[in-house]
Amino acid sequence: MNRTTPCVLLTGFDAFGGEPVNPSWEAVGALHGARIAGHRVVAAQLPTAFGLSLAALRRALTAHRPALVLAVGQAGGRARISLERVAINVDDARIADNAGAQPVDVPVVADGPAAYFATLPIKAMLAALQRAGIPAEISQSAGTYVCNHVFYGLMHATAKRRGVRAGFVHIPYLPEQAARHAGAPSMARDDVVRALRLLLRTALATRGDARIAAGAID
Ligand code: PCA
Repeated sequence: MNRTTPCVLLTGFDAFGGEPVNPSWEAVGALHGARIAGHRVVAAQLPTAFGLSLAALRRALTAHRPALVLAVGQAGGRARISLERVAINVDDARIADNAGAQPVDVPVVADGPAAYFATLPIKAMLAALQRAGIPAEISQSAGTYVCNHVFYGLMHATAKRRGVRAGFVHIPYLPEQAARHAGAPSMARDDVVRALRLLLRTALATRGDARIAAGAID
């Protein structure tokens, strides 16, 4: 594979909130160097820190010039792969980030639009996961912590880069994390990796989106 092969950027986060690992990086890192639908996959780790995360993302965008970006984060407590529909222009942190920052009611981008929609075909991607028997859903909120911050910053950055499509996916805890949180749902790393491969393959193959009511696919 040479440098002219088009590239897909996958990002995951480092561990935060007292967890030993972040499942997003465990899964995303496993796909670094993979080839999917004629694209090479580059995996980049972002710090779970408001200030540093978008700087790291911008460096990766400039270095790799991806055709498509899928950012991935942990959503402890969720049982399914969540395809995020919308990023909102607010940081409102319940806990401090890994650098000790805890912004409350601060815009991600001063004077930026209130929200951006993902530019990936999330309904077609949802259908692909459902067909493969992987629990999945459309989510209407990525929260107001570092994941939404990165999602919003990603959409803001790619809004100006013609032809670059981007979105965000939240994933459940890994089984070993769920054991520390009584009753919390989880998903095995291999299933998440399989899901990410399917999501990328579907996104790269689909222009526009399938018009399927989200509830109809459950
Ligand atoms: N999840 C957090 C930030 C990093 C991560 O993996 C979130 O949902 O905001």
